[in-house]
Amino acid sequence: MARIVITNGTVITATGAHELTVVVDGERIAALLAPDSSDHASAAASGSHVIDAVGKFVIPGGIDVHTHMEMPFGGTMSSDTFETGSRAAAWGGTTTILDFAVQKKGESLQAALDLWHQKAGGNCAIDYGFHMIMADVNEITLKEMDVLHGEGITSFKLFTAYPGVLYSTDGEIFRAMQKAGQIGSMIMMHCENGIVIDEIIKDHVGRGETAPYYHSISRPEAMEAEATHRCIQIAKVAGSPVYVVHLSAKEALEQVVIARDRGQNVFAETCPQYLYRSIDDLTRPGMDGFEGANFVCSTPLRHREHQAELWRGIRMNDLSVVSTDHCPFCFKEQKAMGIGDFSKIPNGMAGVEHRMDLLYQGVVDKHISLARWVEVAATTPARLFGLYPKKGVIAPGADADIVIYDPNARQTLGVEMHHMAVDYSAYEGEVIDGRCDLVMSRGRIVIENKQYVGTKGQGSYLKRSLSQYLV
Ligand code: DUC
Ligand code: ZN
Ligand code: ZN
Repeated sequence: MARIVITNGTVITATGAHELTVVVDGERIAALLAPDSSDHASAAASGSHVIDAVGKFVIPGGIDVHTHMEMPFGGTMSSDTFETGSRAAAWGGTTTILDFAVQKKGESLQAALDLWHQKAGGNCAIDYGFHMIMADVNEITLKEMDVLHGEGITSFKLFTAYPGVLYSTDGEIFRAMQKAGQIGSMIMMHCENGIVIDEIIKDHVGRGETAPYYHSISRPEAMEAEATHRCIQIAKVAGSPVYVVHLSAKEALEQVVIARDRGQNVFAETCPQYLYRSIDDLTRPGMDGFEGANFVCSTPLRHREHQAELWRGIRMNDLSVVSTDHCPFCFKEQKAMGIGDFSKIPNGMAGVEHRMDLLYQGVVDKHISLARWVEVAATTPARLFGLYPKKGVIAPGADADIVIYDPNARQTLGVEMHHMAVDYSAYEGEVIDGRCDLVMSRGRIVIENKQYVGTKGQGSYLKRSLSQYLV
């Protein structure tokens, strides 16, 4: 592999902006050089491939710690494969994904892990790792958590939603958290009171209130806040950290703030759809009145007033990470399953391709700084999930997962331009600032001159360490 020297760019890290030349040797970053250093001229002259990044940002590749490729859900399967989804991620400047392997009831964690390796292996355009969804917490699977650590799975997700499918009782959550506390795993929680929500769903459907809008109405903020509070309290008693996934309601955020202020190891993520879309989108009149189905996800989209609170949470570090919960379903064959009954609409939205850009728009709109953009999109995800300092940073020794980002470009989002395997865009027609100019995954250029130049299967499985945030 050629030596690559990126000159004249502004390197953005979680600590700020620096005018530095980045030298890539093979798969790694070899050096960062001041433009006036004596090494600089020789690095650029020594037969290297020189990339001029003048006027551009040089940032670590994004890390999306919450994706669902080829995930069985609601009687169907999310529409991106690891091949299409990881390639779409690369287009958008994300060079690592952490996907959720799903244990079914009665199955071992190892069986679920084997299946996810089969799905992803040889197919990914970028590096990837897994969390494990535990749908069946019992003596055997609790023991398996240790085994999975050995395989690089150091985080486990449990649900207080979806009774009968992915749901865990408080007792099961407590046991898994207790184990996590002992061995140092991260517990990720989907926080919604699914037992109450299922009753509310019955009420709405019984009254003939079957439109997509009722999906959001049947999953009230209070039920997200209640489950968030409960999981935080159980984690406290069990002696475990907890990471709240796809937080959407300001009432849930309040619970996270209280716990963090008390010094508890509580972390949370939100997703771009909660920052840019709202419950109003569920009443869109298009697609024969069913367009709202495209905005059905759980936790659901909230009223617009929540958005400012979420941005504040990101700015103030109450929300540590922005991931996507990328879980695409096509309108025609999949979302349409819920015509006449919103509870049958597969839950999920596509986003893996747009996270870096939509967050950069948050910089343009002055919600967050450039450094915070990189921190929530790459550095903290790496540190929280055992990938740092291999990933998430531009520093000597780190993997050369690098994005050259053009802040002066403009792009119009939409189904015609995106690369995700889904037949609609939640951001159709939105014009945003900034776009990836060049994307590099472990020293190999994968996106350049608006072309995908990578190869299927070049992404490697990442065996992760324990979270750097736990002491
Ligand atoms: N939420 C979604 O929207 N989709 C998949 C699973 C989940 O928790
Ligand atoms: Zn979830
Ligand atoms: Zn999810």
